[in-house]
Amino acid sequence: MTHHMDSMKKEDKKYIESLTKEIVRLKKKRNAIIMVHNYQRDEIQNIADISGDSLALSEAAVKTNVDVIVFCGVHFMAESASILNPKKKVLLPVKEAGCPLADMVGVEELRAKRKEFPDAAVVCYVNSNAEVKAESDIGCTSSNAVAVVRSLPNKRIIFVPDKNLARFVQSQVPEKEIIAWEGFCPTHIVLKGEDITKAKKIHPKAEVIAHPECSSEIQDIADHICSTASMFKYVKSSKAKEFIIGTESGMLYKLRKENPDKIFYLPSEHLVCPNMKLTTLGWVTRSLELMVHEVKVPKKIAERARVSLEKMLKITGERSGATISGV
Ligand code: CIZ
Repeated sequence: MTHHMDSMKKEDKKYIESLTKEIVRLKKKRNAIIMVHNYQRDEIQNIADISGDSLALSEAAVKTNVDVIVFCGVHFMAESASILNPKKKVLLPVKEAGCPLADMVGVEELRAKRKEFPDAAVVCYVNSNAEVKAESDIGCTSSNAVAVVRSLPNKRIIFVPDKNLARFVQSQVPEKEIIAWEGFCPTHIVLKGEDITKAKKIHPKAEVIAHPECSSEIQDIADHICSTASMFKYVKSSKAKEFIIGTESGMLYKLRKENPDKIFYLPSEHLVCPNMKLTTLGWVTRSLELMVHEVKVPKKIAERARVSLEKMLKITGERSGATISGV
């Protein structure tokens, strides 16, 4: 049995090595770059030219001068890369890699909400579809949502689509009124208070860091609320040695790699985004081979969505938290 397991592992390693080699060859041939979100599988993070959160990847996408961007993430992220880079070909290796949170807000409903609150600015989390970005005044990510909301002259803000991030922003910007959309991330909301209590019992010295897409129950008991980019910064600066990480499981790979002296725990085995995990080395190879699946936003929508994304990038300034590596 052990022998069988060992040889299986060897086979897996060989398979990964050969696909990685093929990806490197195809990347050169296509003059492509591979962008990888923090929630991707470990082996995908290993082939990243640039990895990070959606903001860092958007910033990096603007700066690169390749012909092709292979975006290992979900659909709205590839859309944003394409909106910001209309001349580049943006490929999403798995066409079905979507985001249920992004699909929780539609253009018609948003227009109706605007009519209800005509004095409010619409702030749209990047986890949204291009049509919704086009209807919004400005975009934001979880790492800059507070700064974006603070920068606006409006007292009232319609915040779409994540109600938990909206709640977090409201707690940080009490002088404004945040009108929260009712959307949520199905992966983050599975984390329950009792998962944290259990993890804390087993690891009493660990700090609890949770993502703002987590429920209010988690936001209230976490030691820190951080976007993925802020988690990396926080963990590096903290004196603590152990951390309970309340976000998608993919984060643990780079946290462990960048902080070998620290220990990270996932408080629930359900913190796995099925959409993020669809991308595999095989699909990335196929994507480069066949140049599929191109994500392109209709020009009229892209132009308006670009304004909202560029406004956001201006507020955040030059702060890229991307990790540039490359294989
Ligand atoms: O903005 C992102 O990339 C997401 C989805 C989460 C985060 O906190 O980085």
